[in-house]
Amino acid sequence: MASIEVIKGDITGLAVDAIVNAANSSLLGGGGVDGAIHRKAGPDLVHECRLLGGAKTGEVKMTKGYRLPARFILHAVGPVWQGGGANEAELLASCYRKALALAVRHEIKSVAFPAISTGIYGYPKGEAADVAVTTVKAHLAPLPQLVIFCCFDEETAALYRARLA
Ligand code: AR6
Repeated sequence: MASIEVIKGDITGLAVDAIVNAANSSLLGGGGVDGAIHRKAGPDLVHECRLLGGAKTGEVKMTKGYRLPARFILHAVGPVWQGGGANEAELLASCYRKALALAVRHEIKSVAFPAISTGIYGYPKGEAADVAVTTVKAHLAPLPQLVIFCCFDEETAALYRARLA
């Protein structure tokens, strides 16, 4: 069974098989963690992303990691928070499910997730942590062996730790 860890820090520095990006449907970069990933991966990343043709909300597409220590990037398009009545929880859960399914298909042994949708997209942090932890626990399989929730701030890390305790 996989183990789950919570760490506080910058996901672009993690030497795991794959990191997950909180992307937008263009898959061509943006602010927040997406901007940090594109800056560190370098310009070859956006060239590969242009070939992907974008992604719908709740979908995940994979690229190489280029100059990142991670070998792959799983680009997940989280939902914009609209108050909770627009299927946001299911769309957010879909990001976690589909990222894990891609990880299994590509024999990815370690994967790190940021707190998708909780920055620019405005998803309440506690509710997003509920979805993240519940969905990852429900889909725990032999691969990936290690799932990391990489939280940028201590408040988010505490929310995850409380839900995993
Ligand atoms: N490492 C880990 N987590 C980070 C990092 C980092 N380097 N930087 C930010 N976070 P956000 P969203 C956290 O806004 O809400 C972009 O423009 C951040 O504190 O990056 O899904 C995209 O192109 C927060 O907890 O993503 C989309 O247009 C979490 O990552 C839009 O923003 C997600 O915040 C997506 O918005």
